[in-house]
Amino acid sequence: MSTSTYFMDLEEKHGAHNYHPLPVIISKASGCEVWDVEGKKYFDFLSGYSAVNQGHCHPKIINALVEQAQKLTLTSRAFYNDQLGEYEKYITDLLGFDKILPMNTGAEAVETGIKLARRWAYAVKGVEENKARIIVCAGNFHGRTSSVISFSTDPSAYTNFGPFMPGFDIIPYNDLEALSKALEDKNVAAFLVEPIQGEAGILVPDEGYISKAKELCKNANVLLIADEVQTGLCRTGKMLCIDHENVKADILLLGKALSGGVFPISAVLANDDIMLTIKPGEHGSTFGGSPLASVVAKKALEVLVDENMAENAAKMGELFREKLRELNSPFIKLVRGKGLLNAIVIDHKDPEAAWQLCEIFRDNGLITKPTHGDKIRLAPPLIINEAQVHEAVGIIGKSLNSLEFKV
Ligand code: IF1
Repeated sequence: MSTSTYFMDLEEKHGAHNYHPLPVIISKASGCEVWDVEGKKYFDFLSGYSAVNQGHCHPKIINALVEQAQKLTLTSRAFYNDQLGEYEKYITDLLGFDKILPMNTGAEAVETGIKLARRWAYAVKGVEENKARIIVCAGNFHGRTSSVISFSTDPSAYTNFGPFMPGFDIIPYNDLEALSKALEDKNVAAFLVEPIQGEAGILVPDEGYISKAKELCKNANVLLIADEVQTGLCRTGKMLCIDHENVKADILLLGKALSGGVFPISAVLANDDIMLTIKPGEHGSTFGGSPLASVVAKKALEVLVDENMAENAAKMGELFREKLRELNSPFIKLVRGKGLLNAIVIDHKDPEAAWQLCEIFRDNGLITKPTHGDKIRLAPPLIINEAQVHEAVGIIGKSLNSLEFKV
């Protein structure tokens, strides 16, 4: 039995079957590269779904983790600790908000954002209790908790997981007229939106969509909740994706790369008039804001800033899309994205072509996965350099050519 088969069989036998991974067993990673159990090297073009923006096992983040882990990992929020306040000051100064509410997973940040918006609607806007509505977009992905899937439009995310959480209105993405109409309801608390829809296949809305949406929300006394769990933290070429339109969210959600891919760390940021509507004892989590998470998150942010990762993501993203288009492959229907959050849409008669292409990518030394059938996400760590972009495009081009004969 091969080593790979050994590991896949273990997961098949002992693990839930809630994923269908690409057959590659990773055992080591550094920067933009991962190695499998047979020692073969690959470019990582998924980056843990944008959780390792800083590159795998960034030395400064790992050192911060190890040093703090040997001192103090968790106090719970029943007590103070000497790391949380420093982190809170750093991130709120960096992103321009009064307060942060630290959580763990991205879904927890989304759930917290929903609770915060509802609480603000009752405490400040004056919406009648239990009547608050939140507008969301078709094609959204905000996590997998029962509330969040309640407003998913993807049957594979919600089928047979009911009953569902009420209070959500679904409008088409990138449709300001639909938003304007939905905002006529005086019970609307917030509009929850991804600045680029990730799972939907890296859908980039029209220029000005987010800034106009913010204006419509402001005029309707409705909060804009920007879910930047995937698009944030330099992924799209700016610290935040909404920075491309100079928009300030009322509630900002972060996750994934907030820890540099080390362990789940998420955050909800807002100003006092919103954040202080939640009083002591009304929300929290065991690990949220732990000393260990505080040290890791602060270092993960410092690394993004000190190493100019937003600028590199913008520059390498432009180069990457340009070189992909120059391949002129008959199998690439289009190339889209911003910064280093990109996708190609595959044009092939075989519905399995995108998956098979990812297996060919793997054989040629690059790993990623399709999203929703015909789209392949191409999102390397933000530290990728020009030579690596050219090498990766070479792999993609070579693989596309062999696809012609494979299916
Ligand atoms: C999986 C993709 C999916 C997110 C946004 C919140 C969350 C996510 C915009 C929740 C998480 C992850 C989940 C992961 C695959 C990946 C993903 F879009 F990034 F590709 F699923 F759609 N908001 N996205 O993208 O954060 O609770 O996971 O920390 O579920 O397979 P989480």
